[in-house]
Amino acid sequence: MTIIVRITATAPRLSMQRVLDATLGLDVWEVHDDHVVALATEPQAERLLAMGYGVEELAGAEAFVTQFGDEAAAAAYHSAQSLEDDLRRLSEEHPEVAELREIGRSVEGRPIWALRVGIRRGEQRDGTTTFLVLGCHHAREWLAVEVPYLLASHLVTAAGEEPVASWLEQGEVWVAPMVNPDGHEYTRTHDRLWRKNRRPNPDGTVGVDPNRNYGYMWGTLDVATSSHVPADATYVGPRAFSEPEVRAVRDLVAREQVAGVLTYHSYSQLILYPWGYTPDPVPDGTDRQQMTAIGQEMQRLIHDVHGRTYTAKQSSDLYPTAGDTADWTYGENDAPSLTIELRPAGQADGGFVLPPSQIQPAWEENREAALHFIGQILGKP
Ligand code: 0X9
Ligand code: ZN
Repeated sequence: MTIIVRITATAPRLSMQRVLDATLGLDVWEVHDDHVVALATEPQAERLLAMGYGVEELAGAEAFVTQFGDEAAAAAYHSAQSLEDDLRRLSEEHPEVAELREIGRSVEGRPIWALRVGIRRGEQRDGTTTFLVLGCHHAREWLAVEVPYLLASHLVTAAGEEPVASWLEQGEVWVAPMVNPDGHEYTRTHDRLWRKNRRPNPDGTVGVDPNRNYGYMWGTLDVATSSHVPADATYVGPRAFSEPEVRAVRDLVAREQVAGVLTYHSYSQLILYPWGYTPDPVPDGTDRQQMTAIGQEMQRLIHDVHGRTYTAKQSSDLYPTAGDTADWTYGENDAPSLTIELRPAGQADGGFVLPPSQIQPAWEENREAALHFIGQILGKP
């Protein structure tokens, strides 16, 4: 039995930081100054109580999933198969601008698809600058498939209009809306709150966290939010790039000249820039300024649409993790990189189990923000 709990400090000596540092194997959902929301087993909740923390049960995991989701909701979101069908249809209806590419295969052998949006062909493509959009490293974050999919669809239909037309003269945009298809399928059929991929681990547990498996400072942290215990929700894996889903992204970045990366997650309404592995800011002042300026402008653009605040800040301010996507794409490849945590703000509004009526407004508020970042990379001469 797992439960969603709200953990509070009952005495001044108990910090929220200690909850994150303790090797409790908690699946942390939200971090606030005065409380943490996490998915916990009953023994984990008891240990927290024994450590002196306040532990309030917000909902049983099953009740939570039934409260916010149902079969109709599941049908409104893509599955791995319906995503493939829709990406294929986009490429077939717009062959002059869109091409469907398999960038790799998952642990269970599912194709990982990317839509290449570009007008340059053959040798013309030499030296093309690429902007990369990723979605759904984490299985349960269904909205993080939909926003990149809708962005891909928008780019394809707007390819003949400015500003997209000019960007595509020199550049292209690759969109891979579902990096973790096995995990996503598992959330549809077995466990709606599953996070990792479906790697069988040698100790009998399942899953590596794909957003801890990239090779920049990989494995340098051993905390609740970046764990070396295979059973844990944030298991970093046995070594960097041990997972085929993560190698697919690595190989794409190595092949194409990726000059900017936007990776979608949910939830908490955040815009996160590197570093994630350390509280230090990135040392290069120009890069730091560029990423914070883009993040702040995206925050403004998002707020202008439906009044939602997505807070721009350094990743490690949320919580420290080593081996995430953006640290690697920036740290190893010099590509300005941002992680977006989509709607909602908290678990009270459904958290990962967001009603499908929220897909459209989430896309609307993210459209100009995403285009702004892409324009900063592909729009410069
Ligand atoms: O923990 C993650 O991988 C991301 N949050 S999520 O709730 N979608 O799992 C955040 C990654 C950002 N990086 C750091 N916080 N270091
Ligand atoms: Zn995520």
